[in-house]
Amino acid sequence: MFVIGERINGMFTDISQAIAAKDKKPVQAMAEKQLSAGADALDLNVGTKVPKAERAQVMQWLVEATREVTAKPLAIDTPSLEIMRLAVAAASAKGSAIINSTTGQQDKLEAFMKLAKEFNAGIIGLAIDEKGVAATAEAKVEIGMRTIAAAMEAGVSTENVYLDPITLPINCNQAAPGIMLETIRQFKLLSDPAPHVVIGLSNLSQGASERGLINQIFLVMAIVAGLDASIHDPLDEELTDAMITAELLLNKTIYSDSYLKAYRQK
Ligand code: THG
Repeated sequence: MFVIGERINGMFTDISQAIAAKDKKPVQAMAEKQLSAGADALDLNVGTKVPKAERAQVMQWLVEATREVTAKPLAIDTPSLEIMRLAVAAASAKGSAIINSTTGQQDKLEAFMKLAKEFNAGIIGLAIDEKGVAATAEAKVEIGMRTIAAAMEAGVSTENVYLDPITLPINCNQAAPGIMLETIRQFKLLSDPAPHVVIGLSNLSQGASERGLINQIFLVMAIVAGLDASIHDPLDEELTDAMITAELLLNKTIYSDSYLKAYRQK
């Protein structure tokens, strides 16, 4: 599993305060903590409290602060093409970037794929288009197909493409997780080499009780369905243990008595 740490996000109070105070230290400490817990990449999101006019500059600051402590891939989490371009360029100066994200409208796909090609970046394609979040597996897969076609058109290898079925809170629509699992299975069949499939796991349990348990069980179910990347909190140890154990039981990693410890020392 390719774990993208979700914690550098202005949605969290500690990061939002660090942004307001222009204090790099908490951002850098959060980057290092997530990486030593096993994160393969870090999601960077300025959150919703930063005024629109300042978002580009704050994203740049997040990239620079994080790049001082790691060369691991940075997932630039913004819907703005302009902010994406600046941040992907800055992140790519030392290491690689992941475009998080594009939606499935033809003009967006073309513009974001062009950027992915230019910087040899990964790119996450959401199951959203001009009609909004696709509700059925069929509609999500249709957008996935268009995303793969746009990647091929732009010369982006499908190995750099991550399809995201969109995770909605369980307390909004109880049928959504089952639809996601079906979508994940079908996404994996869309191309050869297959695209990666990613989810924003924590969205599932927003506003629910038993958040940890809901996240853990669904992550395992999604891995069985073919999920190979996840944006989540790598500091959640029970979640990490569930993920590592699922991969062991699917024969994707090698057993030893200390397999949990071995993962964290990788
Ligand atoms: N897909 C893609 N990118 C994404 C998402 C996705 N990026 C953003 C988001 N979804 C993934 N990141 C988070 C980060 C935090 C939370 C959920 C998803 C979260 N935050 C707490 C809450 O809202 O309850 C904040 C609580 C606190 O302040 O501690 O749950 O789906 N491609």
